[in-house]
Amino acid sequence: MSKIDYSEKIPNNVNLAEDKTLQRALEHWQPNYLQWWQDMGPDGSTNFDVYLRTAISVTPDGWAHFGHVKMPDYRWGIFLAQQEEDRKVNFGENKGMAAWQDVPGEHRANLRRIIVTQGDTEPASVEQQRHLGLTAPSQYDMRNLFQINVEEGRHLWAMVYLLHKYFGRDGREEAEALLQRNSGNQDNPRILEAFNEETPDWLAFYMFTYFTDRDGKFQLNALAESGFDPLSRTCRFMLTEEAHHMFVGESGIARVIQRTVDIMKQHRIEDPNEVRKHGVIDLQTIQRYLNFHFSVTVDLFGADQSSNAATFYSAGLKGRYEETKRDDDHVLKSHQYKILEISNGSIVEKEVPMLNSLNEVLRDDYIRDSIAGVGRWNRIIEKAGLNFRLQTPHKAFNRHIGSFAGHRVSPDGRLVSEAEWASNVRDWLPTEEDRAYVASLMGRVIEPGKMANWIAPPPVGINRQPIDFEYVRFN
Ligand code: BYC
Repeated sequence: MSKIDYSEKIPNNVNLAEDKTLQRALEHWQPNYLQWWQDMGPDGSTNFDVYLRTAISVTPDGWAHFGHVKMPDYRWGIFLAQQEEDRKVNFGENKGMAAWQDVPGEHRANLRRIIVTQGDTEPASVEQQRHLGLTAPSQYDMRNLFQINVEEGRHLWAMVYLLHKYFGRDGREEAEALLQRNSGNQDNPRILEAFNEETPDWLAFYMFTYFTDRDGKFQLNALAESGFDPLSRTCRFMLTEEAHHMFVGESGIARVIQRTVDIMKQHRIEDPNEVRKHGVIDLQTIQRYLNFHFSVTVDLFGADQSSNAATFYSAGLKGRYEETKRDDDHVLKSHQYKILEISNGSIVEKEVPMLNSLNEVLRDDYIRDSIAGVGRWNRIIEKAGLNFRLQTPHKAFNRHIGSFAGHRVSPDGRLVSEAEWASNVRDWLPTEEDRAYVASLMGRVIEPGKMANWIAPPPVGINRQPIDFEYVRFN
C-alpha cells in the first residue's frame, strides 16, 4: 500500500519530492491557502481539538485514521487513487485509446474549465458554512461539520494540484483565483449559483449536504470516468470522502423529523403553529427548505441541452454516471433522449439527440438517487402514524438554468401564471418568517452527549465512539 508521508510539508502520494518545480509552486500556494482558511474557514475554531479522520493511505484500510487534531494543523495533502494498469478512454470519439497521462493539447481549455469549476465549489462550500460552528446543535454535529470542511479544503487541494501540475502558468493563475472568488461576493462570486447562496442555519446545512453534496457525487463520478487519468484518479479518491457528507445530511434531516414527530405525537398536534410552540421545526417548513435546496441543486447540472456537455463527452473528458457499467456503444451518436420543454403553454416531452442532453441524463440519475432518501424520511413520519409526506418537487420547479428559467412551475409540475405563483410561493419556498423561526432555534450546545431541543440524538457515534464522547475539545 502506498503510505502517505506526513513529515513532508505537503503530504502526498504523487512523489512530489521528485518534481522540485511543482513542489515549490505548491509550497508557494500553501500559505495563501492557509490565509484563506484563517479568513474564510470555520469561524472561531482555531484552538479547538477536533476528532477528525485523516487519510494515511488511499487503500480501503488506510484512508480513515481518527484522532484529535487542531484544524489549522490538519494535513491537507494530495492523494490520488492508485493507477489502473492499461486504463483506456472508455467513451466518446477517442474510445479505446490509452487513457491520457498528460493533457491532450486540443482538450486543454475544456479540461481546465471543468477542473476550475469543480475546484471552485469546494472552498465555496466552506465559506457558506463558516458560521455554523457557532450554533452547532451538539458536539457530534460540530465535529461532522468540521470534518466536512477540512475535506472540502482537501478537495480544493486536489484540483489545485491538477492545475499546477498540468496547466503551467495559467493553471497557477487559476489556483490563485480559486482563493480570491468568494461565495456571495457581489464583485467576485463563485462560478455556480448554488454556491453563492447562504447556508444560514443547520436545517439548510443538512439539506445542502444531502442535496448539493450529492451533485458532488454525480459530477465526481462523471469525472472519475474521464480519459484524462490524473483527473479520474483524483476524483475516485475524493468520492470515498463524499459518502460521509451525504450521510450527515440524510441522518441530520432524519433526526430533525424524528424530534418533530415525537413532539407531534406526544402532544397530539398537527398544526404547524402549535408544533412551533414546542421549539421544533414543523414538517411544512422542512418541505419548503427541501423544495429550495432540491431546485437550486438541480440547476447545477447545467442547461438541458448543452453543446459543452456533448463536447466534453465526445472528447472523452467527462462521462456519464457509471459510464463503464452501461450497456451501449459509449459513443451515443445515434442515441436519443427525452427531455422536457414548454410547448403551447404546457410542459411536454421531446426527443433530442442524447449527446446534447448529457446534462439532463446526469440530472435524471441524480434525481432518482435523491428521491430514495426522501422515502426513508417519510418512513419516520409514517411510523409515527402521521399522514404528512415529504416530496421532491417537479424538476421544472424554481429553475434558473435551462429551458425552464423564466417560467413559473408549481412543485407538482404545472405551468402557472405569475399571479398563481405569487399567491402560493409562501407555501412552496422558505419565507423570511420560516428562516427567522429556524434561526431563533439555533444556539451552540457544547456539553458532550447533549442535543439542541429541535433535533433527536444520532443512533450511534462516530467511529464506534459513544454519543457523549468528547468530539471537540474547546481548550
Ligand atoms: N450556475 O452549456 P451549459 C461539488 C453556465 S458539486 C451558474 O449547460 P455546461 C460540491 C455555464 O457555465 C459538483 N452558471 O454549461 C458539492 C455556461 O456558461 P458560459 C461541481 C451556470 O458547461 C458540495 C452556461 O451557463 N462540479 O463538488 O454544459 C460541496 C451554459 O450552460 C450553471 C461540477 O459541476 C449554474 N448552476 O454545464 C462541495 C463539474 N449551470 O460558458 C462541492 C464540472 C450552467 O455560457 N462542471 N451555468 O459562460 C461541469 O461539468 C459544467 O461546468 C456544468 C455546467 C455541469 C456545471
